[in-house]
Amino acid sequence: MEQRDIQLVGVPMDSGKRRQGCLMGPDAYRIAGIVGELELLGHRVTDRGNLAPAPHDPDAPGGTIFRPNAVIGWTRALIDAARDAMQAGLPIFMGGDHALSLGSVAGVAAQAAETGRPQFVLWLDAHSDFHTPETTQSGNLHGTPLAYITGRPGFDGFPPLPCAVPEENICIIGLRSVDGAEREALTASRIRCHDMRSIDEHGIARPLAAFLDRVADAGGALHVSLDVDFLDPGIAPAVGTTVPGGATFREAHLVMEMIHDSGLMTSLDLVELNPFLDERGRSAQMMVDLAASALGRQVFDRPTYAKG
Ligand code: 4U7
Ligand code: MN
Ligand code: MN
Ligand code: MN
Repeated sequence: MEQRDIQLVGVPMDSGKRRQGCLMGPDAYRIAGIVGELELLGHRVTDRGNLAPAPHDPDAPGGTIFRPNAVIGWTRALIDAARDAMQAGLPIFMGGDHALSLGSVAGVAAQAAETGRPQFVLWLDAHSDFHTPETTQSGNLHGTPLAYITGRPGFDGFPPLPCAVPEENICIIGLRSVDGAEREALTASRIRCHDMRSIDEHGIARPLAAFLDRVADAGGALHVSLDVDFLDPGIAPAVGTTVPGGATFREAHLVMEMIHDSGLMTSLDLVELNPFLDERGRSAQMMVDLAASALGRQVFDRPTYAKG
């Protein structure tokens, strides 16, 4: 199996939404043993520690958008950190809420462009995160990263996007909560969407295999963004925005195992874990196990299976 240089980037970001707790995410992943699990698979693992936001104007209380300046500061810091980590290996961004992906994806896409590779993005999420600051009803910027990275307007004050990700290079799997304005914009876009209804009907492997084939044919770089709420709340309760009817244990692991077999993944986000809402660390553990599956752990490697 290919040995990778894995670069762990802690992103204790909590400004993408009102409910607090995601800032404990990076430490929860460390305590769940992410370094050792990836080393067991033969990878070299460097923990680059936790990132801090770039200096930014203070956020006034109130306002329709929650903490825009903090998110701008994080986005600025993340674009630089992502480019840097990409040069050293395969970054795993340990969130933090999903607003971190404004910066992580913008940064990795800029780096891919420099090496002449088209950037692809696999978005594993109950939500489409395709609001702009103009369409969001909640004012929570963790609902906007796909709009920013595709270059939709309305992100005044945010760092200029170094390199937009083409809509046709994005695939969302797991959808079951999409707001009206998002639905309209998605329908008009070239983003590929697979909601839970179609997963129920046709399975999760087919649409994923088709997407991975397209990435391979294009010689693309693949960023995977894994939101905890992609998973069914029964197996991963530690998230503020639970939606029933999510991916099962095996559906989620199969996605990760197929990603590993493809050899295409170049960067990964683990986002939205709120350890304050967890039950004895099981959601943190699940996310670490999924990361390990994406990096080569096989079903028969799992100690729980071996014990029978
Ligand atoms: B997440 C929501 F209204 N669409 O805009 C919004 F349903 O990163 C949810 O996927 C956004 O967890 C969820 O606030 C963002 C809501
Ligand atoms: Mn979500
Ligand atoms: Mn999300
Ligand atoms: Mn969420």
